[in-house]
Amino acid sequence: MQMTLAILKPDSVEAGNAGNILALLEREGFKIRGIKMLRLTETQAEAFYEVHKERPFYGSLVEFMTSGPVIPVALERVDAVSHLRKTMGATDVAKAEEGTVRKLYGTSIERNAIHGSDSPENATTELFFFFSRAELQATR
Ligand code: 3AN
Repeated sequence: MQMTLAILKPDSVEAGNAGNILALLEREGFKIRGIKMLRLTETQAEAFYEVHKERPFYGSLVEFMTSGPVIPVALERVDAVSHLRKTMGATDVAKAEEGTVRKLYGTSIERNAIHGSDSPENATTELFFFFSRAELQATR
């Protein structure tokens, strides 16, 4: 079993798609081990997306991610990291496969409905960005 982090982005929460996306993730075999709703501060969003600091879309991404509440979710499954990436679909909604979260619920390359950790190492870092060790252990 492996854990990964998903974030239902502000566009998903605002559009009322959070429940449908969680249901899709559960149908894919993910167990919800942690969930909360919060609004990221600018400092938090900048820190979370630090790797993209030099990219042209960084400012806009931070603005979008702080524009409304998000729902970070700790998910557990066999091959959780790679299976979540597959379930999410391509970053660019226009290139996302049928049936993926982004194809169903995203509207652009930026407003693409969901974040998912891209490696087991980043999953660990990102899980602890939002959840304490005690919170993650309490649900096991
Ligand atoms: P992914 O979320 O698929 O791992 P990343 O890590 O390359 O994609 O990008 C992080 C986030 O930055 C994306 N989810 C998207 O919201 C935004 N983003 C990525 N590429 C672009 C782009 N070319 N223009 C605008 N926003 C982008």
